[in-house]
Amino acid sequence: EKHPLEHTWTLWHWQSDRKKCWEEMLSNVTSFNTVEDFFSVHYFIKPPSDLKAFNDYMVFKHDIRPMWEDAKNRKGGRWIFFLNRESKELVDNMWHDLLLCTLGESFEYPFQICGAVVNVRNKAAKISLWTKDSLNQHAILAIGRKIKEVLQLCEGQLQYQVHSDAMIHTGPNCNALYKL
Ligand code: M7G
Repeated sequence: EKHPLEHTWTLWHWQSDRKKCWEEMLSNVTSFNTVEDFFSVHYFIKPPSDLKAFNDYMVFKHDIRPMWEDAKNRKGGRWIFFLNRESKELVDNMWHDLLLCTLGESFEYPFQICGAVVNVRNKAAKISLWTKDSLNQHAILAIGRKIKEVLQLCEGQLQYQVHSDAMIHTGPNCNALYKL
């Protein structure tokens, strides 16, 4: 007997390709709704540290597409932190631990959780947790404190960015609504 998860989740893979628009670079890999199926997917695919630069994994509730445009993301934002890619183990462990918290429904305000993302870039990796409502300060802060505690992040390492702002100010110019 497998152990059911509270939700069905979908794994997406994004890979940069100059010939395509952003949405076309995104592919739906698989969905799962048990602990066992999650682990068989997670340990089958390459860990983030083995991905080439400009590849992402996204794990979202099955009815939410991993993009700003989805109705459940449109008014949301993300808790995000940056890691140096030199520490492969750290990137993989952080991603693994964030996924376990997310799929295991460890966060307060579970309704606010949309999905988790790892963006692998040249020198850095970005790990984020997307939440639904960027105006829900109580939920955002409770979720952020939990991420910080579980992943043992440094003071100020974790920042909350509103998607509508990230759309306009990409990269380091994006404002942080909160920092923990
Ligand atoms: P990124 O991959 O989040 O960060 O966004 P990066 O700067 O580390 O690569 C890079 C670019 O991808 C954005 O400026 C957008 O052009 C595009 N992009 C990223 N996201 C998350 C979305 C999205 O949700 N929807 C659309 N349409 N484009 C996106």
